[in-house]
Amino acid sequence: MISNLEQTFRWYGPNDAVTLKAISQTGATGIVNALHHIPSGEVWSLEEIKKRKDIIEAAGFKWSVVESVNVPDSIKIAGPDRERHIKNYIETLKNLSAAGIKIVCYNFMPVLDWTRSDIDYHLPNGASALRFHAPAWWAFDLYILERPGAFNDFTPAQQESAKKYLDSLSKQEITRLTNNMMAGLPGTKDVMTIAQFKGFLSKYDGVDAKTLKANMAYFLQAIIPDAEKLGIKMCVHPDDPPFPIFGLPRIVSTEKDLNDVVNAIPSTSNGLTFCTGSLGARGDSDLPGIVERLGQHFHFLHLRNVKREPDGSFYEDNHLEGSTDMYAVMKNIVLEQQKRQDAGRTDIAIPMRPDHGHKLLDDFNYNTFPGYSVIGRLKGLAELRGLEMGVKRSLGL
Ligand code: DNO
Repeated sequence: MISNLEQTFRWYGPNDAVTLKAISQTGATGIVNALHHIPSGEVWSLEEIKKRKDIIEAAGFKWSVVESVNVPDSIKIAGPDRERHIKNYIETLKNLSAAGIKIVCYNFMPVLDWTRSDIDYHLPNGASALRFHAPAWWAFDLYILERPGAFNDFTPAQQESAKKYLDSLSKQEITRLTNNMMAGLPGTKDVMTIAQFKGFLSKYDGVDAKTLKANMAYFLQAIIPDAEKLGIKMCVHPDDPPFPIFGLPRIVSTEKDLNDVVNAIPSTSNGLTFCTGSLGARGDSDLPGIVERLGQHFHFLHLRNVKREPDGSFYEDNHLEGSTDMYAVMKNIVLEQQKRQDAGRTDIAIPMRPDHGHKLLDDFNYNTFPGYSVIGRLKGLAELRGLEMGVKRSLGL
C-alpha cells in the first residue's frame, strides 16, 4: 500500500470568497495559504503566522504548504537591499518552522507573477477559463505598453497579427486587457499602472538570464543551509508562462532550468513545485519524463492542464484533458511515491492541489480570484483523486 497524495486546496485567507467551510466539502484535508497582507520582503512574525494557523486548524485543516513567501526584486536584481531581504527571508522561515509549517513555495519570476490576457474565456459549454492569447500579449507589449525594443522581439507576421488584434478591440476591451496583464501578486487585487510597470521593468535593465540565474544561486546558497537546519523544504514554482515576456528573463521554464536549480546547492531543502500547467504551456516539455528524472526533488504538486494552440497561445482545459497526458504524469508520480517508500523516505504523501479551475455553475455568483473558483477546482480535485486511485489499483499498489 502506498499512501495517497495529500489533497490540498489553496485558500487566500479571510478575504477569500471561498470559505474554509466550503473547502471542507471538497474532500481536501490540507490548506495552501500565505500571509498576503505582509508586503514582500518583510518578516512574517510568529504571531501573525500562528493567528492564521489557528483559523485554519479551527476549521479542521492542516496548513500544509505556504504558497508563497515571495522573493523581492532586490534579491533578483542583486540590489542594495538584497542582504537585508535575505535576512528577513530567513527570519520568516524560522518563524514558519517554529509554527510547524515546513513546505514553502516561491517563484523567481521578475516583476510579474503568473500572467494571463483573458480571465473570462468562455468555453462552448459556458464555463469560464483563463487564457493566454499570444496576439493579445504582442499587441499589449507593442502598442499599449509601447516597450522600447519590443519590435525586435516579434516577427513581422506576429507584429501584423498584433495590430489586427488591437484594431479589433473596443476601448473597454483595451482597458480589460491592460488590467489583466498588469495584475499584481496573487491574493491581492492590486493592478499596476503602465507607468509603475515601466519603472519596475527599468530595474531589470542589464539583468539577463545569466545574471538572474547567478542571483538565484546566490539566494539559494544563502538560505538553504538555514532551511535545512529548520527542516524546511523550499520548492520553486516554474515560470508562468514559461518563456520570457516584456523583455524580462525567465529562468525556471525548462527541464534544464529545473536541473540548474537543484544543482545550485544540492539539498533536500532545495526542491521543486511541479506545476503541469506552467511547464505544459511549452510544447517541448516532457512532463512524465520530468517526473521520472526529477521527481525526487518534488515537494509540492500543482496538477492542471492547458490546451496549447499553434501560435503559442494556450487556455486552461479540464484537468484530465488538454495537451498534457495527465494519466502518464499521475502514473509516474505514483511510481515516484513507490521509489520514496522503497528508499525509506517519509514524504510519500506529497501535497497536491488541483490548481486553477474553471468557473462553473454557481461559481459565477462569487467574486473569486481568477482561477480560484470553488466548484471548478472541486471538479478538478475529484477527477485527480479518481485518476490516482485508478492508477494505484491498476498497478496493484
Ligand atoms: C497561480 C499560482 C502562482 C504561484 C506562484 C508561486 O495560480 O500557481 O501564482 O502561486 O507563482 O510562487
